[in-house]
Formats: sequence, C-alpha cells, structure tokens
Amino acid sequence: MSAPAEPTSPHDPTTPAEAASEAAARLAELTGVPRHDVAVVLGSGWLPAVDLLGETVAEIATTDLPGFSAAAVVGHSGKIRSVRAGDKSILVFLSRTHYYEGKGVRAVVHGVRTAAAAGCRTIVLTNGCGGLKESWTPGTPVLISDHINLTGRSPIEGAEFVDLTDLYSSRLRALCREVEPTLDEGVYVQFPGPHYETPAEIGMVRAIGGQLVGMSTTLEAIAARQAGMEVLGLSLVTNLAAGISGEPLDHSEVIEAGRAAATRMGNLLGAVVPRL
Ligand code: 8IG
Repeated sequence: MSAPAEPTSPHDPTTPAEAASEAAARLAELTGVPRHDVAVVLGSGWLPAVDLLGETVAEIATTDLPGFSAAAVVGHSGKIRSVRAGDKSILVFLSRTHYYEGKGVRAVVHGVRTAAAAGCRTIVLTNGCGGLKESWTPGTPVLISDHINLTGRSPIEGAEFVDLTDLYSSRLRALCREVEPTLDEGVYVQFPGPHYETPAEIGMVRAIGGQLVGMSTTLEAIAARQAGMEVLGLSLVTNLAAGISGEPLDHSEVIEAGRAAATRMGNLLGAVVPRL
C-alpha cells in the first residue's frame, strides 16, 4: 500500500506548528481559558468516562477551531471540552482523527500539537484496542509500556531525530499504579486499519513482542514527544485480538465494552489526571 498524500503539500507555507498556534489561540478565545495544563484524548470506549474527569468549563466543536475536520466514527463525538480538575485545566478531546481516514498524518496529530501550543506539558492518550492476553477480559484497562508503529509513517517532517526512549513515561505509569495497583501493562502495536487483523497478523504481533493492537496512538505519541510533552498511554481492551477467541470481531461489541467499563475508566482518569 502506498502512503496517502498529505492534503497540505510540502509547499504549503503554513507549518504544522503555526497551524497549531492558530488553533490554540482560537481555543483560548472560545473557552475563555488562556492556558491548559493536561490534554486527554478519549478513544473508543472511553467517552462515557468524561463526566467523571471534573467540572466542565466550556465545550466547543472541533470544527470551530482551524485545522480540524469532522469526526467520522460512531462512538466518537467531535467535541473538545475544557474541564477543571483540582487546580488544573484539562483539555479533553472527545474524538480523534484516525490515520485510516486518509486525511494525512498532519491531520492525525493536529490535536496533539494544538494541546502543546495551548500550554499542555502532559498528554493522556487513550484508546480501545484488541488484547492478546486471554486474562484481559473485555473492559480491562492496560498501561501502554511502549509501542510498535506499523503505519510506516512519522508525524515528524524533515531531518529531526527525536528520541523515543521511555516515550510512555515510566513516572506516569508508576503514578497510575499508586491509584490502581493491579494495572497491567503491554506493548501497543498500531496497524493502519480500518480493517481488523487477520489471525496470522496477530501471530506476527505476538512474535514481535506486542500485546495490544489498535489503529491509533503511536503517531500522536511521537508528535507529543517532539513537542516536549510527557505521555501517558492507556488502552481499554474491548476485545480479544483476532483468532484468539474463535469469534469474529464486532464494532458494536467494542462500544458496549466501553459503556460497561465506564465507571472504572472514569474513576481511574478522575483520580490520575489531577495528579499529573
Ligand atoms: I476497539 O482488535 C479495537 N480497535 N487493529 N484491532 C485493531 N484495532 C482495534 C481492535 C482490534 N479493537
């Protein structure tokens, strides 16, 4: 498969950082919040947890900000919320742009760059995903310890050699375990999607050291590190990966597992985010 062309060409005079600054300025105007401290991106299954994060200060449509396009997936709402939790202003993305939408890698990471431009020094990237360990029953949250990016793409443009050691902060993982000591961790493997894996591909994932499979997060995490943010990655295992249970994968099952796990996810995020 050849990589889709970026909608904004290399000749576009607006750099990704400039586009993010413009979005952050508009965000400050529309929310009345001049700076945010922590960003949270909610993936499949995490949306019901949002109301347990803190007190909503403002909610806007992502399309109110320059550079964002409409959300495309059932279970993803195209909104951005400013939430107050303790002494922190939290910027919550209720949806994300996925790589498989074909809008290009710039579009995938524009929210992350906007969060950095809005002042966020920490970002929590959540997702719904498939799990390879049978002990991870649907609805189990798992800390991302590292990733394998199988998109073959990078959000970084040009010769900037960004270090990805400890990308998923061991400090933040330890902090999560203070809240929930039983949290397991695993290596997240991003496929381009939007189809799920074949059982043979899941065999490959096991062979290369992955335990979680999904269609998001790795490009965002790289862009966050490039922008100097500390990253916490949290997966919600909503299904066993293909070929493990013998049952086919079903998107409605994914949404239902999130609903059922909402209180646990909400309590975890609500306890962790104010301490970040
Ligand atoms: I939710 O099993 C969810 N997203 N690639 N594989 C991939 N993405 C997913 C899966 C899965 N479950």
